[in-house]
Amino acid sequence: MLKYLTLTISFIAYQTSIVCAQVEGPVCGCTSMVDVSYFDTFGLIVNGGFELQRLSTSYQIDLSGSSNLTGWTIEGAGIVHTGNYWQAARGNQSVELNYLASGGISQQVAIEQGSTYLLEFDLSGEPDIGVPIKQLQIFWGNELVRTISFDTTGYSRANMGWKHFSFVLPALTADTAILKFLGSTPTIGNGGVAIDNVFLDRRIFWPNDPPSVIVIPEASNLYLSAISLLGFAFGLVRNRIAQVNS
Ligand SMILES: [Ca+2]
Repeated sequence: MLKYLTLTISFIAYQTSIVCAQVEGPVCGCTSMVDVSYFDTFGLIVNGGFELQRLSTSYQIDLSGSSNLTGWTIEGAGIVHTGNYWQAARGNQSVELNYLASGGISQQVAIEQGSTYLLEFDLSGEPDIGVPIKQLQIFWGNELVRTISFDTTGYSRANMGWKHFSFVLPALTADTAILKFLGSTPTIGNGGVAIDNVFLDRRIFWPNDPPSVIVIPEASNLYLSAISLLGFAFGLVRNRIAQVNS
């Protein structure tokens, strides 16, 4: 039963991704399905794939206060907006959260008070410089919610070993919140974590669903909607079973 359920979710998600690309392509004026995925699958996040502003060089250093990275505020010592210098998780560009010292990026988003939010992103690290194990801190509403590590051992700029992470962020009593990523290790010198494909949207599953159960590798609004409808249907079935057994 569980295998059948997993396959069903995967199939619907796959179908939904295709529909999303076919429907949104002409609307956003994109020239291909690939371009749609670069610009329109990040939920509430602007430029979650870091593909806006195409780099003319293999990388670009953006210091604190710079407005070069569309949608994002540059934090700390700055970041390296990376193009074909190394393999991106998707598209051509990603961001290294370190330039000479710990740096980061943040973005303010409008949220619904009391709702939980699903955060997803891909993580890697500079494989040639600095300590092999890099660390990333995630802040939500000015609170540190998680520190995670990436070990670059065995990876290269051609094979960055991107890993996908999915978290449920706590509910806040605010209308806006700041999502911030800080490359916390190393604190001094080059060679920090790299991120790509940042996605954030309201979490719309049933309340007692364990956060770690559902990991979505290719997120989109329609994708989440399909999962939500499935969750709603399963919730109805579960409630019906509970009523029958009570
Ligand atoms: Ca990208």
